[in-house]
Amino acid sequence: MTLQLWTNCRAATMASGAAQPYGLIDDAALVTDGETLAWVGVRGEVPESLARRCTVHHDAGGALITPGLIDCHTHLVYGGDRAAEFELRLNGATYEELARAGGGIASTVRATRAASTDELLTVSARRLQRLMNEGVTTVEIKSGYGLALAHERKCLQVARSLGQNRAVEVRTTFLGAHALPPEFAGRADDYVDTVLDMLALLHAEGLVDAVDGFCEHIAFSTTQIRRVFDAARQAGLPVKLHAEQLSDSGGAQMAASYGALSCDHLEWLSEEGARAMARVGTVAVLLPGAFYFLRETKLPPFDWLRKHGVPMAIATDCNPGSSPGTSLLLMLNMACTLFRLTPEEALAGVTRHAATALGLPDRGTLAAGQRADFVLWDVQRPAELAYAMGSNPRIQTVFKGKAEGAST
Ligand code: DI6
Ligand code: FE
Repeated sequence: MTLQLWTNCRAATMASGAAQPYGLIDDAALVTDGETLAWVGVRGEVPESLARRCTVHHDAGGALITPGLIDCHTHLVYGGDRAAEFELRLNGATYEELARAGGGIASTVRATRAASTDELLTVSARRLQRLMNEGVTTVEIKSGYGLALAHERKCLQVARSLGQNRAVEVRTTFLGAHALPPEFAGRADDYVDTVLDMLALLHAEGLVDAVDGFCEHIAFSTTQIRRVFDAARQAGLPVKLHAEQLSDSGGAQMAASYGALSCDHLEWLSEEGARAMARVGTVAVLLPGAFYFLRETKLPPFDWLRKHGVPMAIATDCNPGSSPGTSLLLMLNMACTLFRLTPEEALAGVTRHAATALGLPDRGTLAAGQRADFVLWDVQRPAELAYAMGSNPRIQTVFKGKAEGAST
């Protein structure tokens, strides 16, 4: 394996418990060994034995280096768009009214079912590219707009192929329990039977890394989600949950009882829910894009999350209905402005804690033994990443030790 040395940079290692904010190292050096970081520290302290073996030396030109960004919650494989619904909402209709009237998720299900694999691949690749342009090196993609075996399979296959031959890793999540498809109207429990069948088949085909559900009065009850989680547990798959987005249904406690990787949204989370998540290390995935786009007013309970030590991640929730965006940097800004997270908490939310939310301890910080996924930014201070709305200061991404082309 070739060892490569990176110098002339500042590094925001995001290491847990570091003495400096952001784990900042001012005059840093990174040594990569193939796909892995072999050493990270102060430039003057690179062990001589390692330095000697470095065959390539990169001058980072004074860049700030952070871990590769991780978008741990997206629905980016879908057909169509919901711009018309956006207009209806601006004329007074609510998200829930539209959902109940057969619009909302159901309309995206129609468009997704009608789309071919190639069509889905084309539109989804564009969205993924936009995330990558901002330094995303790991992305989670959920199914949940197919809601029937052939279409859930199609979406997960598209997600899998998006992860091939690109400088990004895709983790797939089966979200069969996202909404009730029209052919099952009034028969939610029967649909859950189908979800269990789909899960078994799609998992056997190697298409599923984790299982999610939408626990809400417009979607599925905790009792119904429990059946899905029991099947996931039997299959040895981790679970996560869209919980307490529009109301408090006790989803977070239920998910925590399954050792869920994350509970996501959480605007209506109770203190008991936060305690339950803290007990098992479930990450709170906060989605400021959905909060913003739906013009929610109820903020997730940050004080309880902080008080009980629940790690907070930030993600785009990229989807056509509640967060039609592909900028994780903008989410950093919104996490600070709308959710009052500090820029350091926000950056940890798209690195270290996002890795935990995906059950991937091999990334999210810059440290020896971690995957060599990192980004060079044309900024002085890490806070600029959250501060400068709509700018993209990425210079270069390194994915599994390999330097990719400069920013587009
Ligand atoms: N919650 C959300 O915000 C998205 N899915 C979910 O369970 C919205 C999905 C959509 O409106 O298409
Ligand atoms: Fe979502």
